[in-house]
Amino acid sequence: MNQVVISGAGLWKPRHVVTNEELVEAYNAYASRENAANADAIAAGEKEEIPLSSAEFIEKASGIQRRYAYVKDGILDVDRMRPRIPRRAESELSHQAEIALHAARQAMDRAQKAAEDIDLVIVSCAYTERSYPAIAIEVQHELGITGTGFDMLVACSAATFALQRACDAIAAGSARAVLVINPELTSPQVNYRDRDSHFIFGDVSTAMVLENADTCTSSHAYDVLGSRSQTVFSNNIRSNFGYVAYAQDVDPYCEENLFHQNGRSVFKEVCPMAAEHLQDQIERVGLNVTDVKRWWLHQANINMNLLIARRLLGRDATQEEAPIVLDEFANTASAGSIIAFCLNHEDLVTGDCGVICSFGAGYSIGSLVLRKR
Ligand code: CO8
Repeated sequence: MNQVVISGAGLWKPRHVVTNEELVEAYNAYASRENAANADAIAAGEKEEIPLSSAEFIEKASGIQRRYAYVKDGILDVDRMRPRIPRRAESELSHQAEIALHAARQAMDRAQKAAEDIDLVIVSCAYTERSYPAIAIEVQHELGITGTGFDMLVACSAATFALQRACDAIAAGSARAVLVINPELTSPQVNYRDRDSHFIFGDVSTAMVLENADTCTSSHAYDVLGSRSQTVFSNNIRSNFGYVAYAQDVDPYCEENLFHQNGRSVFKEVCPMAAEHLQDQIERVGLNVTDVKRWWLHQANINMNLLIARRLLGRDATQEEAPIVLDEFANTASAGSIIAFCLNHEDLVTGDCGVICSFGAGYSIGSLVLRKR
């Protein structure tokens, strides 16, 4: 089996920032307007009043302060409350391929790899903007990479699950190097009229190059000591948007077609699963929890990360040990742990170990144990 290394990582963030205060102002204007329009029905007990949101609640409950938006126009417009993303012609580069390319080029530069060095492109994220042709094949074409490209969807664990596929391909010798990209364009699936979830997500794009250790020339490379993915079915996080909607005679914009969740249950069920998964995975590669210098954890909720770290370490983790990036980025679906890695790995020295871990919808949990070369 070939030794696999992560030799380059890339992060692209949109120009537009949406603060909690801006989101809450738009949401509360919408809720107040609806409540005023339905005042009689609310007074008669026929309709429930829509509750107001608060920026203080959002930061306290989630740790999120702001998020990036690929397109901000439309999100804060009370008559619309969704981004206004222009439809592109089939001859133009698709939106998701565009943001995938930004991160991919960075990762390739950092890994010192050219198109001809790469055999496989995996675009892996929570949603793709179309069914086919695969976004990965469009990206592959734009970069001039020969070989294979495919898309895969695993919600919050899309990045770690794709990294595991890349490891398997390189270890087995079916690819020399693999480009894994996570163009997380989440804003079109956010229900900005839903108080419980209007604040959760942000847009971003991340990428990683993995290769056979024998070809690695990068100055910041990590041996993959082990990778593991795990799934347990749950209905607690859902989006019902899909191609069958056309045949179901339902409103394509109905609430249940957008992201929705039972956040409390997710919190309670996923934290112990993730802590147990991590403990087990670290032992499988012959390490102890105390050998892990850095935890690049999924970024859904700061309290989840604090709890998982506490379960593992028996104490609170420092920002250096388990960096939090969701204050700036919010939940970026599968990209969260990769952003944490991108912004917090170059200070590690040879022999230092770290773990990338995702957890979320499915449920799905994925992890990679790394050691700096
Ligand atoms: N403003 C003010 N008050 C609020 C708000 C708000 N916006 N929302 C809720 N409240 C109130 C509630 O009404 C409740 O009031 P009361 O106590 O009077 O009933 C109180 O605040 C507490 O509400 P909750 O119990 O709901 O609050 P929590 O402390 O549980 O926090 C969270 C809510 C932040 C949602 C939290 O439960 C959480 O983060 N859970 C984990 C969720 C998670 O990680 N989900 C992962 C989803 S992402 C994923 O898997 C990928 C999907 C693919 C990407 C999708 C892209 C669109």
